[in-house]
Amino acid sequence: MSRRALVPGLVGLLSAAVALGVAELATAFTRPEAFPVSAVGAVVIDHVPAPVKDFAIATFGTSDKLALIIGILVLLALFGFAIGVAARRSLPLGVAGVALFGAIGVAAAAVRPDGRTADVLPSALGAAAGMIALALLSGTAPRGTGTAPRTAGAGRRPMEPAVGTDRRSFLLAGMGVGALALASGGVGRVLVDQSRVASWRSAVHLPKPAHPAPPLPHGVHPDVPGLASFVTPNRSFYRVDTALVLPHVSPGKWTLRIHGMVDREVELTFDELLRRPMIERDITLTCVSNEVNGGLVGNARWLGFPLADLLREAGVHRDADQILSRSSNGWTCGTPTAVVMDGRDAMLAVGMNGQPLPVAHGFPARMVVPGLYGYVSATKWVVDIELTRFADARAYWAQRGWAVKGPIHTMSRIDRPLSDVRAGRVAVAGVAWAQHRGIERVEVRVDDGPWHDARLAAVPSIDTWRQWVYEWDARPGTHRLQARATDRTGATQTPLESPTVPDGATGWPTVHVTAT
Ligand SMILES: Nc1nc2c(c(=O)[nH]1)N[C@H]1C(S)=C(S)[C@@H](COP(=O)(O)O)O[C@H]1N2
Ligand SMILES: [Mo]
Repeated sequence: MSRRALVPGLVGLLSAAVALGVAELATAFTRPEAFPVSAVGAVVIDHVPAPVKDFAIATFGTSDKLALIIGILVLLALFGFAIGVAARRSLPLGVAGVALFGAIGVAAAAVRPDGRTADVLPSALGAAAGMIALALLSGTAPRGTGTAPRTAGAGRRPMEPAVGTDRRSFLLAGMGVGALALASGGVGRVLVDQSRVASWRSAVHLPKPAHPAPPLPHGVHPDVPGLASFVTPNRSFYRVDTALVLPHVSPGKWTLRIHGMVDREVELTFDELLRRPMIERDITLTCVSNEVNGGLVGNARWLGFPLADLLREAGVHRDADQILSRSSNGWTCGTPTAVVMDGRDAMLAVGMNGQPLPVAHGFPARMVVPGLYGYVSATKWVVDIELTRFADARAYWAQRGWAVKGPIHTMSRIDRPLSDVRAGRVAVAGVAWAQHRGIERVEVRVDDGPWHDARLAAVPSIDTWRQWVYEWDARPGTHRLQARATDRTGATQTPLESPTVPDGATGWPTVHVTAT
């Protein structure tokens, strides 16, 4: 990079930092989602094509959102630099550049599905501050090397003007330190601030279930190291959602409205919900974006109130075949009414493994429906349920090319061995799931040999995954291990490999290991 671009570039960077810093201050009057970086990120998330979303999940896993924020910040820094260089040429051009970025932030905040007018403030005020900073700093920065007339003398660098240098350093240093502190505070806050909602959450006292989950049968979990535990701890439970900033939903203000094609609207507060007789059930959740042998699946003990009972109170019209639920951050989900009403333990959940729902998993309330992928059933931070028809309304992922209905494919996963082994007896183990149909059988095959029945662990119901183990006598050499599950309807997991889009990946899990 040429040295003469450096100072103007840094001036641009600093102006961008000032803009973010002031925007951060302004979010205090709105909410973290209105921070320009978050607002733009949310729009990106809502508009990326499915393959890009899949790529992001595959590449960055649960850090996909962090990667997005860092990406936006890097872009912002590059453009800030360019704007600074442009401003050295023409200040109005630079100021227009900042204005353009402000406008992008304002537009992003304005198009949010749960947008509020005040959300445009941080971007607007930030841009104004960025323009002022750019004007001040560009005005005081030295106009030395770059624009000096060449006639000044060959081979001799023109000296920087003495006047203004002190003022410039003072301004630069002062604004720089302040702005960077504020801006990093903003980014940090967006990423980690959970204190407010954490205190709401710790104030929640969950009721005892009126219908406790049956005790876990002995032997749900074969003693094989490396096998996923039957109950997935909350902290390691996979997380998938479109929320760049986790919604902070106060239980004191939370209500759930049930409306649309119903006889009478129902509105429920959190206290009213907690006073209802709760069921407690072990249910395995799975994401439609889970690759074969992937980790977007987890099993927890949920506490909640049956959704079917709530819907009966509202009186669902016969032709309302879709339950369109909506979260506090505007995400929507379409669930077949018939599935929720067929007697399975679909619930409005408030507890997960004995705790109030973690914020990342929907605090204070979410839906859980055994047998359906999360994108058509498991609305977190749910605040609204509209009874409608599939013919009349499309939910978030259905609008983006994913299947309108998403029953879970019968699936098995090999958890171990995943790396090379000693020849001899090796426990091949994993999990299999076909929620609400149940797992009847899991078979394993080595290379192109015959299929062998794996030993199935006990399960409390047909709504959870099931652990399995196959004792393999490993001969030296490199081998291919494959598994396939059969559900209790008799259907065996298909060998046909299909991608996650539009209705979930299929195929047999396959691992290659070398026994020595
Ligand atoms: N509000 C909201 N709820 C949501 C989503 C979302 O993006 N927003 N994603 C769904 C998807 S795709 C899945 S797989 C499950 C994941 O639930 P978990 O994060 O608790 O594992 O949540 C569902 N509920
Ligand atoms: Mo999902």
